[in-house]
Amino acid sequence: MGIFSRGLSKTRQSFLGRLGTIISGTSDIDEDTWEDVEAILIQADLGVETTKRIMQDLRDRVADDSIKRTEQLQKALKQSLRKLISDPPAANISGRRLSVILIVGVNGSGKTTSIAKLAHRLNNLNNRRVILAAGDTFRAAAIEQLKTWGDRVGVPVVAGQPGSDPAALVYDATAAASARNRDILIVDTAGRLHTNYNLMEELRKIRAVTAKVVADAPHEVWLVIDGTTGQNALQQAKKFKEAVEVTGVIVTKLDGTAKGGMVFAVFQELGLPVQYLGLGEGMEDLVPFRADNFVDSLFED
Ligand SMILES: Nc1nc2c(ncn2[C@@H]2O[C@H](COP(=O)(O)OP(=O)(O)OP(=O)(O)O)[C@@H](O)[C@H]2O)c(=O)[nH]1
Ligand SMILES: [Mg+2]
Repeated sequence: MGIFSRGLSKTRQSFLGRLGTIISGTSDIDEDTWEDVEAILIQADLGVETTKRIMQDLRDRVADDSIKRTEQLQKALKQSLRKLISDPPAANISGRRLSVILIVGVNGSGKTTSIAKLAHRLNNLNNRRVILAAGDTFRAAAIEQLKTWGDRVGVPVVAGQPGSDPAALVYDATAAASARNRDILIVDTAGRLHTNYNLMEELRKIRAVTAKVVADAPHEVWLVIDGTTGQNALQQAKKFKEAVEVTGVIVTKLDGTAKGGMVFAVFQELGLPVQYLGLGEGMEDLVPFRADNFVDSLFED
């Protein structure tokens, strides 16, 4: 069993467990069946809008294919779910001297840990020369946390003093990354609430200074969403999307939740590609998002 399947086991157990009781009955599909399927989707945190869309698609599919029996529903549901998501485009982080990835999100969503995992993946598995910027200057512990990860994965970290201006630090880090011929700079930022105007303004400044050093930077802006926070996270995400032109999403902590349905809602309601999933706390626990794998691991025994 791969990391994808292991990491999603909680979602799978609750999802398939409940679906199993519905479809094991081998009875005819009736209104109760539809209600049960709808309840499962809502509980897995697909959200009301997305659930409605799936139910409609599923009803159409059942009608078109003359599906009558509950045991045929699983395959149809799998197809309906698969249709909602797609593989992300290749990350826009090659083909130039230095590419910049800016990582943003609310407090505690998993930004710094995801950066460490990304650095490990890109630097150690894909042979890209990565460097990190400790753009969360707000907390001393945040700088130390990133430095510790940098040591662990073998990637340099540009850091300043706690309390210093994050935009100035990020400017310096971008210049240093360029001078040191690194391929990819990943910028950590302090967690912030989407409702805090000053902090969102600060994020726009951080964004803007990278472009003073490298044309068109940042090349990717990835929003880190805590997969356990459910529908709440979608509202926050919409604000981030407006404020800093987010280009993709990393959904974290899916190993700790039965609510993996969030991922479908991200596609439907945010219209942003999911680039990676966080499925644990270790440096290996970040997997590129693949739609087939994701749906398969929700249904696999
Ligand atoms: N189980 C699990 N835990 C995770 C995952 N990603 C992050 N965490 C944990 O979540 C906690 C917060 O992670 P951080 O990376 O510090 O989060 P952050 O967004 O940088 O937090 P702030 O900088 O305070 O805003 C840590 O204990 C991480 O180990 C994941 O995919 N799975
Ligand atoms: Mg952090």
